[in-house]
Amino acid sequence: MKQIHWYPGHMKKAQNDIEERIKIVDLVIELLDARIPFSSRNPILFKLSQNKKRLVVLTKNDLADSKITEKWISHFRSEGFEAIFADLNKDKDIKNIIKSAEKLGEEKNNKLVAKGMKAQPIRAMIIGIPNVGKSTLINKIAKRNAASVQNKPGHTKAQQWIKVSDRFQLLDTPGILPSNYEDKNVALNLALVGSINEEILPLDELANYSFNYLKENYKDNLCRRFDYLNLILSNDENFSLIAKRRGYFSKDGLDINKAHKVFLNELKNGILGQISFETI
Ligand SMILES: Nc1nc2c(ncn2[C@@H]2O[C@H](COP(=O)(O)OP(=O)(O)OP(=O)(O)O)[C@@H](O)[C@H]2O)c(=O)[nH]1
Ligand SMILES: [Mg+2]
Repeated sequence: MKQIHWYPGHMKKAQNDIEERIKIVDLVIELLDARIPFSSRNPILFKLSQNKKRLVVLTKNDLADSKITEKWISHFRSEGFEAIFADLNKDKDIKNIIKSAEKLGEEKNNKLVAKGMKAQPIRAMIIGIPNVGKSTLINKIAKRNAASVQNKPGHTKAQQWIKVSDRFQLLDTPGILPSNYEDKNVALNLALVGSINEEILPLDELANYSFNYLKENYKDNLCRRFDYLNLILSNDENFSLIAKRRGYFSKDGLDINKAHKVFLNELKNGILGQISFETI
């Protein structure tokens, strides 16, 4: 398989900025995609924030397999991390995140108050790879559109402090990816959830990789969405069936490329159901 490389110019600078600012924050909120908690942890960001208090949030849990998410949460907790899952579009889950973050941040204020000083707002830096919901989380906590959000990786390009209340100040940061991948499956997983720009991808390999994964792990989801498939046939034949059914044609006949693209999009957006791409 071709190597996947996607490291836009702003990321190196963003990484340096995080390294600089991390010294002054009280807490790091690390967002991981609940569908790929391992692949979506950037080892560089993890290392940079190693000595900080940390809240791990598995986002987009509405798109993930909740039974598997629970196992991931237990796994992170067993490693000593404060970890919770969230659908960032749910108020209840946002409140949960605030509560956990306040708990982690309160030590600093307890110390200040014990010395007779005034409590200070908790300063939290939100970190993670592109498209995991960092800006969304900030907007939900702030209850306004303070940070720009788009369903496109690498949208936020620079850091931005956002005062969300008298108790909280949040630092939005650009999503950062590693500049290369030792494990190719990590890159493929990142592409499946939309954290790597799709245009640079070998689409057919990604489609085949995920189709095989579903055949093995989520056969029912696959057959529910495309009830005319025959899983004994090859992937190519099945993608041809999808193209035929949906009427995707190019000047040379069936448009398999379009079938790949649409399949991947539906998978990414949860149309095939709640699917996790990684177990522990
Ligand atoms: N289904 C679902 N979608 C979410 C969730 N959280 C965020 N999103 C969507 O994910 C997309 C990316 O969200 P952003 O908040 O811009 O992500 P980001 O981490 O700031 O991305 P960069 O700025 O590129 O690093 C948007 O379309 C959000 O609406 C969630 O919990 N569930
Ligand atoms: Mg952003």
